[in-house]
Amino acid sequence: MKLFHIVLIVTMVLSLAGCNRSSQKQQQRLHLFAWSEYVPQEVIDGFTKQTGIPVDYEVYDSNEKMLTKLLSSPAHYDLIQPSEYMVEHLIKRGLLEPIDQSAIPNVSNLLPEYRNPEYDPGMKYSVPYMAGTVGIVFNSDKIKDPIRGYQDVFQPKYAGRIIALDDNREIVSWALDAKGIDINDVTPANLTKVKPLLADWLKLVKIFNSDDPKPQLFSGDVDLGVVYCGDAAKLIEQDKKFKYVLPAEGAHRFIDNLCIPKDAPDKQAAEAFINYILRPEVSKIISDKFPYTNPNGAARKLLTPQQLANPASYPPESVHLEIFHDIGKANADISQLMTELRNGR
Ligand code: N2P
Repeated sequence: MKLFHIVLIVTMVLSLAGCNRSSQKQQQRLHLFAWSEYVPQEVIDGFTKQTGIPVDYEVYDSNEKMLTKLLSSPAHYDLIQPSEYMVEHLIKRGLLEPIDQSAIPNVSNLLPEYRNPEYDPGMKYSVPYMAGTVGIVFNSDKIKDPIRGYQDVFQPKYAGRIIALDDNREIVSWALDAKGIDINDVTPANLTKVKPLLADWLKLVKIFNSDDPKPQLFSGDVDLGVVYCGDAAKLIEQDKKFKYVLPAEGAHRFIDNLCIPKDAPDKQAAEAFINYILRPEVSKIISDKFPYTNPNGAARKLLTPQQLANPASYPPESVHLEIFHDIGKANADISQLMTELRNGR
């Protein structure tokens, strides 16, 4: 073989290897598994434009459904969006990858009170996405009697006019609160205590929907219910007749996070996405579309005074809010009880 041929072959092999590397880069793909009505398409498209990484976006409407799907699809998702109690659970089970903080310089935009959460000290496995509350929304043109708490909502006179989150842990926590029981004290004895109340309440509900209760409230299909604050905030933005109330018996606060599941195929893409959504101007787009409580201090500076004054997005600091914790096996007890009650509805 002549030297010329050897050089030619070596050049071809090297260029093929290079080709392969660049096609690998093209094949990069972020598998994002997130709450429905939470990540604006504009943000996803902006990320792809910025990085060249296409995004597969799948949605869920409860932490428990996310967990089931995650467990049945190992090494598939790159990024998930669990609430604080689910982060706690996933960490305990070793189901999350540690996040490389040096790849996410924009965490410095987060407000200090979000940077060292109790459920994940030091944000080793999670970065806050949005926070919020679960509360009562009502149409004040239609509902004239005072609405202060769950007991005011779940009254027989409102039968067939109520919408509620389709989320067992949530619903059970409302009944626990109404009975003065700690929402994290989910024991068989406490579930027995709330069972009759839950049976009464469930009969009154017309629609269970965790995805998006807004259309049914707008159309007057239902007049009140228990929803996520971001949906209530959007309703209030569009029509002041909608009111949001944090239940007097006890209100629940959540912090949803971005996390990388164990064995994620593209950890780098996941970290790039987390860093991207923490840019103030990107985080503002999220607040514009889904007005939850934005933990990003730099983004909050870009919001209008009206956005910051929306009582559903930014409740008064003085209100005492409760946070869910991982309740382990008691989750299965909740789901058994709720299946029984819903079947008997
Ligand atoms: C967004 C759902 C909010 C997440 N549609 C509640 N943890």
